[in-house]
Amino acid sequence: MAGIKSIRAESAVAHPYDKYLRTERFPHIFCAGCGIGTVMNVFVEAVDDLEREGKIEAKNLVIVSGIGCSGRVAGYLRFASFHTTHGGAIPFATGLKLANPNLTVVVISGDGDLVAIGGNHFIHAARRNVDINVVCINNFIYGMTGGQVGPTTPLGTYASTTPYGNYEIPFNLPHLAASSGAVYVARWTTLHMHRLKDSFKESLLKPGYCFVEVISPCPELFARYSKIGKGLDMMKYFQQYSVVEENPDLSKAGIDFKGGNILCGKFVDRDRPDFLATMREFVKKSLE
Ligand SMILES: Cc1ncc(C[n+]2csc(CCOP(=O)(O)OP(=O)(O)O)c2C)c(N)n1
Ligand code: SF4
Repeated sequence: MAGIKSIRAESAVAHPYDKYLRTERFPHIFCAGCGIGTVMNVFVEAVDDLEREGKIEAKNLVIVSGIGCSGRVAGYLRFASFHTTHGGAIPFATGLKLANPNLTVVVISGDGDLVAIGGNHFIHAARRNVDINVVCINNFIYGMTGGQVGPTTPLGTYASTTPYGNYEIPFNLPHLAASSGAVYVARWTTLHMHRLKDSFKESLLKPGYCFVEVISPCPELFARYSKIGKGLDMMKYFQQYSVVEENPDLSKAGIDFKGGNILCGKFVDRDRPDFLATMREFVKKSLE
């Protein structure tokens, strides 16, 4: 670890994205081959593009996460950031947005955090169309706590708590977000870095509840328990089974990890008044 720090300190040229990272916290906690760093990298690229295009100001960007390996992202990114309670990122983000509507509020967290313990918040913020962005780093398992089964673990795959294979039907997250009311829904894997960046850029600029799912390798737990291999094997799996479609069918976005497609693309891009606009409209009408 000391070696990594000193190499970084002695490096003559700073990386252009260092300004977005709390490099003093490195080395990070992620295992080799984990996809979370890729998501962070692509997110920072998207923000950098939008800043240079004069479309957002990084000083108005807030990152909120819950608990888990994915939840560490808020701690590594040098924006105003909040590492909240497990499952509590979305209500926290909602409060921030309502208190200061000028902020661009982004939740970045894991599948366990967002749709297990935080599942209720996930659907109700979408129903209300709160103007926040929610990024789910879906690695199909509880990473930080040792690989327990979660609500996106595919049927029949293995986790520390399902030695006979998972027998619970998983969520199809794009379908869940869309049917709850999200105005923007996209899914990419960590292999689709350019398309993911485009989705981050689009959703950061779009008013309303925007959801981006990133299918991400957890080589240490999900891939090991399900005998898929290491990080690179997961990427090869994504390459082999991902199908990118224009207007993909939400009902076909389930993931089985048994050779079925991982359907990727932009599922939803629609407009409806967000929570604050609707609330203001009702208040105005009642005072007339
Ligand atoms: C109230 C509460 N319950 C349980 C935990 C333990 N816990 C910490 S992280 C985590 C799972 C996180 O899984 P996920 O959101 O999928 O993130 P990953 O680690 O896979 O990125 C759990 C159950 C906790 N911190 N707080
Ligand atoms: S346990 Fe899994 S999700 Fe957590 S850092 Fe390691 S590879 Fe990534």
